[in-house]
Amino acid sequence: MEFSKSAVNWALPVLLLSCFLALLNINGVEASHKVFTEFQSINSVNVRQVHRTGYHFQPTKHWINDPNGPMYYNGVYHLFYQYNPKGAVWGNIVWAHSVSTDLINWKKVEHAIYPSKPFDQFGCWSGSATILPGNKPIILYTGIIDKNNTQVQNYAVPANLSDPYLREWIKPDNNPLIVADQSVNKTSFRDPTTAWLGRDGHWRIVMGSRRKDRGMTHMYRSKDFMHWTKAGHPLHSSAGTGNWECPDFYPVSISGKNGLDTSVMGPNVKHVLKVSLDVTRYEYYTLGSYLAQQDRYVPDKDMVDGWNGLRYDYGNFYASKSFFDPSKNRRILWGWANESDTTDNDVQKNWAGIQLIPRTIVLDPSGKQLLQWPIEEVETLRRNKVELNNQKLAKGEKIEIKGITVAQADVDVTFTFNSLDNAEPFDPSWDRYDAQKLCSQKGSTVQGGLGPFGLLTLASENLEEYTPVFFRVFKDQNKHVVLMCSDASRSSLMDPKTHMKNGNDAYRPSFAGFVNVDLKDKKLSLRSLIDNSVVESFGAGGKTCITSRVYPTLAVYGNAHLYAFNNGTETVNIESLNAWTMSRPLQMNH
Ligand code: DQQ
Repeated sequence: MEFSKSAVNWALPVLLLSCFLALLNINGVEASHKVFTEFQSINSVNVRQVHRTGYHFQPTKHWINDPNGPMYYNGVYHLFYQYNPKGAVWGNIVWAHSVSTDLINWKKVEHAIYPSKPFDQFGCWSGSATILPGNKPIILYTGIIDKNNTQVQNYAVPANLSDPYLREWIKPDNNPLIVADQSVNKTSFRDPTTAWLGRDGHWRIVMGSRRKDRGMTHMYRSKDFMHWTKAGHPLHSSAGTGNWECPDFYPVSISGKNGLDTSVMGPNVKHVLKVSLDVTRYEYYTLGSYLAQQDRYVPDKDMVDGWNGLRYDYGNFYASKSFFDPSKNRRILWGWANESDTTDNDVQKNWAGIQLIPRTIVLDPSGKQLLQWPIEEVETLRRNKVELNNQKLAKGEKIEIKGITVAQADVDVTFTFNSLDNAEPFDPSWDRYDAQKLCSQKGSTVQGGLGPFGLLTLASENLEEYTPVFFRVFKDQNKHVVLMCSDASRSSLMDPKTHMKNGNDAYRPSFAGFVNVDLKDKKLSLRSLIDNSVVESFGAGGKTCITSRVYPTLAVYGNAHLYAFNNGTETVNIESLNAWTMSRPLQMNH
């Protein structure tokens, strides 16, 4: 196939380039003196690129945000994403485009969509892809048509379906397809979803929006994908939640582990509605029923809309988008993590934002939440396995995990304990929805009963810097409450003399979520993907996920350490710990 031939063609230069970059990285310095004619940012100095990721999706330079319209088409994965071709801050947004056959190695191709017509001349914002009958991909995206940020919905189609990379996209002249009517807030009307087909043979899409501070998803229907009519009611809305961005609406199987195509309905299916809440910049989802007759989505009884609801990720994860991968019958979720350092730092390093490792999503057997897990392909990057089995961690103990490159690693650990009796009481005055506050009060060092125990990632030799990811178990009236934290508060030195300008201004939150887990088997598992400036963690098999962006100054490259620790009075046992160095993909988006 043509794709694999080209893959071979680019492999050698890429290998040479990677070796060259690896050499540069030995002393942690990468030249970054570049000249841009229209560069928006101020400088060009040599910046240590210690915080660039090794195996996450990143362009070589500049700003990225939302993953757009991911899709699998004729053997190739396509990832589009919001990108500023002129600098490391948000602006001039185009749809950049990369292709892959394995979701790990990425090749950058031409920008798919960029401002060029009256219906998108002030920006090409987020949207989604749908594969139409006859195997024809189509993209719906939001165009910005004026300086007031007026938003319309446009479409684009590949110029040449026989090009395996679909490099060129056409925006036909019958755009825009959808313009806001009087009932719609024109500046909060964006991010069309992948379309789904109703039983009546008509397509449906929703866009994120709001009416005053009621968040909503406006729904449109079409017989031919070209003429769209607004439904008389939103698919769903919720008072007091503010603007909804990047909605995602899809089915999950109740009984199986396979992902489902977006149009699947029926008795074995639950639906997920995810929205990105502009006010908090976090993502929330509910599980519920799609009432096809009434064309309404109704969340299940115990679901909470808005910021007390379930989150995909309790950390830095936003504007995500899922797609169905028919080659492996799975649904894959892509999320974006922005930087937590200052804009000045972003301008100096000349890049900002990463796409997180794609996750498969399935319904938890309880039916009450989703489970997320890094796609299996990421395991192909694992090297130099080290393991620990049946290792006790008494109060105050920590064990160093040696023998791998811990700044770029995959660590999977299962902790067991003999008893829950020592769990601290859960104070009824604590806010049950504010796990983050609890985590920032208790941290990883305040001694507890059962926990805190977990991993100290990106730790410097003398623990001046570390990012702990850990559990703490509390006893409530008749159940246990498990808190999971990814605490960035000690992740980088508060020392303005470090190489980072304003290094002490980085945002270092104690991200946290509760884990809805049955502790009958007295076990808790934790997997962390560590990659220089990002720690993505999956608690209890993906029930609770937390991503932190961190900027260590000492705990970099070979100077980083990794420990398993226990600061609770109850001894915990490392039943098993497997850890690997993660190698760089051969091709990362060059
Ligand atoms: N980012 C896009 C918008 C979307 C927002 C603009 C979410 O379409 O609502 O870059 O991050």
